[in-house]
Amino acid sequence: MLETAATHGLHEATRRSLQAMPKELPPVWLYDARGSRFYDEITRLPDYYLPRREAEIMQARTSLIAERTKARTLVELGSGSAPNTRFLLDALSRTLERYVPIDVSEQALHDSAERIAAAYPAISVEPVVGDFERDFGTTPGDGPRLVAFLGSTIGNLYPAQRAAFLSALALELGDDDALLLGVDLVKDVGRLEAAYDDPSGVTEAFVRNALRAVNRELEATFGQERFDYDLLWDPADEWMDVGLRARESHLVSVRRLGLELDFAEGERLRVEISAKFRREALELELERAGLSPKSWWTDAAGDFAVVLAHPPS
Ligand code: SAH
Ligand code: AVI
Repeated sequence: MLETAATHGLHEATRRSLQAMPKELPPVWLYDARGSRFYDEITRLPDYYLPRREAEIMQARTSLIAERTKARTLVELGSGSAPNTRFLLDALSRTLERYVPIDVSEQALHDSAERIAAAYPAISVEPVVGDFERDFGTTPGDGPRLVAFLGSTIGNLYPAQRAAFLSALALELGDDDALLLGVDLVKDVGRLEAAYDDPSGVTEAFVRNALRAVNRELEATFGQERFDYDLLWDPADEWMDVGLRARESHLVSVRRLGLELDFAEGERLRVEISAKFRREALELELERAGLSPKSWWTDAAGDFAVVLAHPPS
């Protein structure tokens, strides 16, 4: 495989994560073409309530969002198969000229961009394969821009990473631009666990797929049978800690990084965190990043929130 600047960055991040304590893999490894298909399956699981709650909010609020933002460009970060984007595309039909989805998962991005281009011929669809943390500044489009970051993907970033990302984003936004952020809220732990540990094993397959991707791309020797799926709720950080636990002590080599990893019996490999949010703390975070949260909408059950934030005027 060819090494580009982007893969070099991911490889170095992987080296650091695997040498950290506890060991980790950057969650980007979850989203090769196969992983993105597993994620789409997750969104249809009865206990994975997030996309449906977000859809409920979007359905109720997108005309107001369109009225307030009058966006000519819709940029979507981590768009994937963009299940809830159509609410925005429909509501913004009077002003929208461009849709710019950005995602690391090339196949998923191109499939959804094609589908959207066919369904919305009046809009120019300009997909960008890239990392939203690094490449947001290079996306095309005139203002007013609406930047949508849906599905609670922001919860997959660590708090410090989130703060840096939101501050960088705030600096890029013009006076007329806005951020629309979808976030999953803290709730009963049983419901959270059910959302991330389905009996059909789709979430486990999604998480295990990260090992398969690393084996393929980095010539690593992770053995699926040597790990169990392991899900923890971290009550102090209020995030789901999603990973794998070694069944026995063993060595794993990651040839392309020149690493030999020693796993002890019971040692964890974290694959992602999925933070859950509270209104006051998130609004404070946005303000600290230089964004003014103007609206906070939830679904009827109070499971999920969509926030509209602007650069301070
Ligand atoms: N927004 C969609 C998809 C969420 S899944 C929804 O709500 O259903 C998360 C998406 O973010 C995946 O498509 C994944 O490929 C993408 N992603 C994860 N980390 C990324 C990064 N650093 N840069 C760009 N895309 C990323
Ligand atoms: C993409 N992201 C918001 C999902 C989440 O809920 O954190 C990824 C996921 N992991 C397991 N299930 C879904």
